[in-house]
Amino acid sequence: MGSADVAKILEEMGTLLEIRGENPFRCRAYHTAAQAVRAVNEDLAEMISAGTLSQVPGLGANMVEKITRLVTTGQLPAYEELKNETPPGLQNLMRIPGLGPKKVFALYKTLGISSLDSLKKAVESGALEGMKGYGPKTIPKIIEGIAFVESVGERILQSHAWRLALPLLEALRGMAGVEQSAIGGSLRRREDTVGDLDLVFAGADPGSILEQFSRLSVVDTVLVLGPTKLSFRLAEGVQCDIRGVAPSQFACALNYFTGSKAHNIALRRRAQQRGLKLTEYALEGSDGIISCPDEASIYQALGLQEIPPELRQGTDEIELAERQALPTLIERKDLKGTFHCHSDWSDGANTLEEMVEAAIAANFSYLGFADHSRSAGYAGGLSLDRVRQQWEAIDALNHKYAGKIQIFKGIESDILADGSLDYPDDVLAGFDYVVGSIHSGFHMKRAEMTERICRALAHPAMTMLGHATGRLLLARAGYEVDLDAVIEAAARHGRLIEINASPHRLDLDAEHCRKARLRGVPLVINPDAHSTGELALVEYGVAVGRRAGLCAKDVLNTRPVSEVAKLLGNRRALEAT
Ligand code: DGT
Ligand code: CA
Ligand code: CA
Ligand code: ZN
Repeated sequence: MGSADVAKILEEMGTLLEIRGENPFRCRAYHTAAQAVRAVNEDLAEMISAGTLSQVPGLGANMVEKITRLVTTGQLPAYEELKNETPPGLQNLMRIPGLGPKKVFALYKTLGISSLDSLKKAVESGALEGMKGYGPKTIPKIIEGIAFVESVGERILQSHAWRLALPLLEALRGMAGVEQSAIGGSLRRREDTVGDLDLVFAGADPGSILEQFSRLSVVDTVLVLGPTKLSFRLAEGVQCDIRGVAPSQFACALNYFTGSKAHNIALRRRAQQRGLKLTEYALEGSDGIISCPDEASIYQALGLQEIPPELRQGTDEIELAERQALPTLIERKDLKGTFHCHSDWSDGANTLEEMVEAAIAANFSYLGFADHSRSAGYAGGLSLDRVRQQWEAIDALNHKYAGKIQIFKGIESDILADGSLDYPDDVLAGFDYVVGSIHSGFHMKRAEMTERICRALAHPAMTMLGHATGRLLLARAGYEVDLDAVIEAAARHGRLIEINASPHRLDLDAEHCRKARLRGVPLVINPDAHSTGELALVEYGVAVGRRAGLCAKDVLNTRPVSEVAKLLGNRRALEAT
C-alpha cells in the first residue's frame, strides 16, 4: 500500500470519528497524520524497516503503529470496525455539498437524521428551520444538494475505478485457463465517472473460471453467476461484471462490452447494411463466421478505421472512420511540460526543487509553477514579497537545472468577484504566465458569472483559464456559466483554456473541449498537482482530450520548450507595446 492510499484511509478515519462526534483532538490527530503521510516522499515500507517513520513530524506512536499495520498487512481492523459501526446513511449525508462531518453529527444528535430520506423529510416538514446554521439561504442549498446526490447515484470517479479494476484484472490473469483478458465498459472508454466495472476474458471453460473467481475474497456478494457471466459487489459496494467467452469470440465480446451502447447500435446497423450480423459473440456473413482475432479486424471487415475506445460515443466516429479521417489522438508521451502546479510556497506538499526533480523524472522539459495568489488566504496565497522571493528561487533553480529543464514563473490568480485579477498590473506582468481561476463567490447568477470570467479573459496579463466551471465530480455541480460565451471570449483575446486533469475536476469537459478546438482555442493539460505524485494526473487530462478528439497540436503543452518560451515571451512583449 502506497502513501496516497494510507493517507486516504487516515483521512477517512478522521472524518468517520467526526461524524460520530468523537473528541476533536482525536479526530484531528488522524487528519494531521494523513497530511504528514501525504507529504512523505520516501517509500513507506522502506521507512518502516529502517525505523524512521516515527521521525516524520505529525506522527505519534499510535499512528506509526497503525500505518505500519496498514503498509505491512494491507489492512487495519480499527478502520474496518469504524466503517462498519458508522451507519452508511450518515456517510451518505456527507456527500451533500456544505454538510461536513460536524453538521452531520449535529443533525443525527438533535433530529435523529441518519439518511438522505430522513433529511428530505426533515426539510419538507420544516424541522430544520430555526436550527443553528440552517437559515433561509442554507436550506435551499441542502435541497439542491439532496437532488444532486440522488442524480449522481452510485457512480465512482475514473481514478477510483482504475484502483479497483486493475487488481481484479490481475486476479483474473492469474487464474489457470484464462487466455486473454481486458477491462471494458465506460472505464476503457475513459469516461469521467464509471457506473460499474466490466471485465472480459477468453478461455476454454469460462464457466468454471467464473465459478472459481466468485470464491475469491474480493467478491463480497455474488449477484449473478452463470456459464458466461459473473456479477458481484466489492466490499465497498461497487458492482463488477465479468464476461467469459471462447477464445475465438474474445474480440467481439470485448468490443460489445466496451460500448458505448450508442456506438454498438450504430456499428450493428452498419454491419446490417453490409449484409453482416454483429453480435456480442461474432461477426457473421452469409458464408458463416468471419474470423476476427482482434478489434481492428472487426472494424476492417466493416470498412472502417479502428476506432479508439475513447471515441466510441455514437456521435460522428463511424462517419469519420469510414472516410479514414479519425484524428490521431493525443497521447501522454506527447506532453512536454505542464503549467498548473503548486509547491509548498502555497498549499502544495513539496518544495520547488522536489517538484522539478519529479518533472524531470516524468520526462518533462519544462515545468510551470502556479501557486495560489494572495486572496486565497486559506491556501497560503503568496503575498507580494513572497512572489518576488519565489521568482528569485526559480531563477536559482533555472541556473542549477540549466540544460535539463526550464522552469516558468506562473501564478494561479484568483479571479475576483468583479473579474479583476489578484495583483497590480506591474506585478502580473512579471510572471511568465497567469492561470486565472475562480475559488470564491460561486453562487452568482449565470450572466454575472459569465461576465466575470470574460472580463478576466480580457485582462492583458491573463494566459489561461483554470478549471472552467469549478465542478467537483460526484461532489459538487459547477457554477452557472455560459461556456460558449467563455470559449468565444478566449478565442477573441487569444487566451488558452485548461483541461484540469485532477480526476475530481476534469474541467473543461470533453464536450466543450471539442467546441474550443473548433473555435481555435488551444487547450492546456494541467495536473493541478499539489505534490510530486500528482504530476502523473496529466494522464486523466489526456483521456479527456482523447474523448474530445484532440490531436497533439490542439494542446499547447505538446510544444517543445523553445516554442512555448517564445509564445509566452511574445505575449509579454505584446503587452509591453
Ligand atoms: P457505466 O457502467 O454506466 O459507466 O457505463 P457502461 O458503458 O460501462 O455500461 P454498462 O456497464 O451497462 O455496459 C457495458 C457495455 O455493454 C455498454 O457500454 C454497451 C454494452 N451494452 C450494455 N447494455 C446494452 C444494450 O442494451 N444494448 C447494446 N447494444 N449494448 C449494451
Ligand atoms: Ca460499466
Ligand atoms: Ca456493466
Ligand atoms: Zn491550482
